[in-house]
Amino acid sequence: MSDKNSHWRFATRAIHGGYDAASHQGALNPPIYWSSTYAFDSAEQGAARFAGEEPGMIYSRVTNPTVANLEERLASLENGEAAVAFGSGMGAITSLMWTSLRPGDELLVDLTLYGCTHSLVHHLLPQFGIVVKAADFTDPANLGEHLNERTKLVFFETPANPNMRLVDIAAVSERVHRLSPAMVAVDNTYCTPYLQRPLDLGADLVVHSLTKYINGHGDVIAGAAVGRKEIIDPMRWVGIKEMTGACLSPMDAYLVLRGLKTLPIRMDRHCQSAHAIAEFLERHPAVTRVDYPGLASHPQFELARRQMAQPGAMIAFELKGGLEAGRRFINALGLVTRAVSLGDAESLAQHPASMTHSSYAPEERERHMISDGLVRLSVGLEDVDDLIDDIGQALARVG
Ligand code: 3LM
Repeated sequence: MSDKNSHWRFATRAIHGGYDAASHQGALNPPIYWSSTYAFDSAEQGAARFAGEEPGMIYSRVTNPTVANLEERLASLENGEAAVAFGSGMGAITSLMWTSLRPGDELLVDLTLYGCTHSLVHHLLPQFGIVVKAADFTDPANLGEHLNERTKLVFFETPANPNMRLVDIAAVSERVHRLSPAMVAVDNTYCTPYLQRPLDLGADLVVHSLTKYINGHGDVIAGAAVGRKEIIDPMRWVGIKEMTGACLSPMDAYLVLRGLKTLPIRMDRHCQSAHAIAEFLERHPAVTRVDYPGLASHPQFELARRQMAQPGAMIAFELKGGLEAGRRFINALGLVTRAVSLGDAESLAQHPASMTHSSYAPEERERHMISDGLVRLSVGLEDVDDLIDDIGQALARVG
């Protein structure tokens, strides 16, 4: 996005950011550059591009014009200096870990993480000599004893997948920066920059699974990181280029750019419907607990109001009959789809302990506050009354 458009508000940037139609023959939508490699004018030019002395494309594992459109738009939406897109959210997270950590470095994470992130940090990174520590970030005071000169990265999700615990991004960032040289990275997948902008609150880096709300249509796997150029450059030039190879296809970049155009209106509707469903669940006699940051009963309701523009559209809840009732509920759903993932137009329900978070050992799940009875709901864009009818009939059958 050129400086002349930097005053644009969020919804305008979601549609126009990072793309200048005039330089593409007026094409309303960005062309998809189906090319793996790019011609150099001379040997000297190729060498200059490799040396970073001249901008321009080299090879689509590292840079591609359509992917660059997406990166620029994401940087603009997160109020970041630069962005890099990946072939998946896990591609973004692994590229971050590999480029920011060395043997002996310490990584500090919150207790609750998406299952594959949990497995990466707790089961796999220690094999490479990285010291991984976990703390309950819901109270920023808990971080203090774990922070020292060797802490190089602090990573968390807020709201956390799947139990909806929140982390105060400003308070944690301030503490980490005061007590260690570590970089603060936030997985902003559940919120998108429309609801929460961690960089504005003091974090150094945001990572995303673009697979979810940002693409929004359940037809792409993609990821991204946004932050200062000095952090993003190594994630691209070492992370993707030489360590993970987790590059994004230009077709997928195009689809995410298309999805982004409707992000604000989709999120408004997702959140509105989720709020109504959370209230319905909380009133229902078969339900023992609802974790949704828009309910006054959520222990961090005040933080949600301060930090998030709206409480999001993910709900976790437990039924009176625990795990067995949860399974029966999921099986009784008719309209809501039984599936992992989130942020699609279709509402999705799943059981974290046996699905998205099955890479936690049972005792880890308990320590990390993921109860076996938890059901997770990603509220989609169907008519909310149809969703409530379906959830109501499934609850009635759980009995
Ligand atoms: C899921 N989550 O159903 P990809 N960060 C967060 C996530 O929720 C996810 C990723 C990163 C789910 C995927 S489970 C097999 C399906 C907060 C993904 C990883 O690599 O784009 O899937 O993002 O919770």
